[in-house]
Amino acid sequence: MLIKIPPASASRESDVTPESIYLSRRSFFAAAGGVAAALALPRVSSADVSPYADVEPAQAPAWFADKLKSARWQAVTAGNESITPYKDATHYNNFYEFGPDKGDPARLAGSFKAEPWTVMVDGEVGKPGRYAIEDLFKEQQLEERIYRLRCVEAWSMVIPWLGFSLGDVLKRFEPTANARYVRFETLVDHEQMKGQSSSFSLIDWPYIEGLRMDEAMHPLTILAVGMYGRVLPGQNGAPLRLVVPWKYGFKSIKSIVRITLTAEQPKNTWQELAPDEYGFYANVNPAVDHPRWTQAHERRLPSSLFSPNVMPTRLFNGYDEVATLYSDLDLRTNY
Ligand SMILES: Nc1nc2c(c(=O)[nH]1)N[C@H]1C(S)=C(S)[C@@H](COP(=O)(O)O)O[C@H]1N2
Ligand SMILES: [Mo]
Repeated sequence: MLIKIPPASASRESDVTPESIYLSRRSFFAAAGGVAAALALPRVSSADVSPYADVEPAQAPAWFADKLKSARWQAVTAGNESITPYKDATHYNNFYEFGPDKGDPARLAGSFKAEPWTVMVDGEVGKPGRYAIEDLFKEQQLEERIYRLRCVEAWSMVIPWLGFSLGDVLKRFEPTANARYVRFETLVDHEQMKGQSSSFSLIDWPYIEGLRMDEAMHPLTILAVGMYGRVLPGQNGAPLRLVVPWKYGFKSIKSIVRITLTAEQPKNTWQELAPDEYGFYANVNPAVDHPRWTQAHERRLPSSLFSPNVMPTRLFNGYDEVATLYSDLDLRTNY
């Protein structure tokens, strides 16, 4: 059961654990216990280095620390593809609320205050309300999902997320028969998110994204609350963000404060800004180019002039199991 909390109620100081969850290699194994020890951890390039060894220490809320103890590691993997170093995944970001440059989020989101956090759930649901983040996931097991992330700008990474099935969360709010889409909204906070006050920004805040109901219910779709074995850093969308691995990265909306089930297809931010360039579906597709560049290839980070690390892009980012969702859709017009 979800526990409703009144909008004004703030979470208690005691929700924050005094000990930081320091995920050096040793404590990662301690946190993961026998499960991780029994599994072969995914390898980065050089032998004998845990992919999470370069992760910075983090303070986690008590509910997260609790969920971490029973987390299911490597529930989904990216085969033998290397995990992107933590440093790249946290210093090359798109998060326009903090500015338009790739380095702005890392520079400005470090002190972002993600606690306490509540999410408004409304629209076509039987149980609308404002819920504390920990109540959204009360009955669910935290899972690690190692997914490819393909940005519409033709770069990509492999990120080990920690999160929960979005479909399982949504079911508990009892969607009505009219619920055909899910609309997501990011926080608006001009104090903390300086990019929102910039006169150069073309975005009409809040940042909005949307999914068709069947996309939202698909088992690959998650709400992520962590990555690399720790809580989400501010620049990656703390404290909760969507991850839809077969769609371009802009669909994976960060720092969500509102989830609305609707009968009508929501207008997403990038579609609103440039409808000829960005659509509602945004499925990764090497055969449908962006008007200004090809989508046939991608640069897998880290990438440099001398080692560009270019590889072919795959339809649905390689997640073939979602193809059936689009069997009667022309992916060229529904881009
Ligand atoms: N609220 C919000 N969510 C957002 C964005 C943004 O600017 N604002 N950028 C999107 C884009 S374009 C990408 S590629 C991914 C990047 O996620 P990452 O920084 O965790 O790699 O976040 C997406 N989610
Ligand atoms: Mo992106």
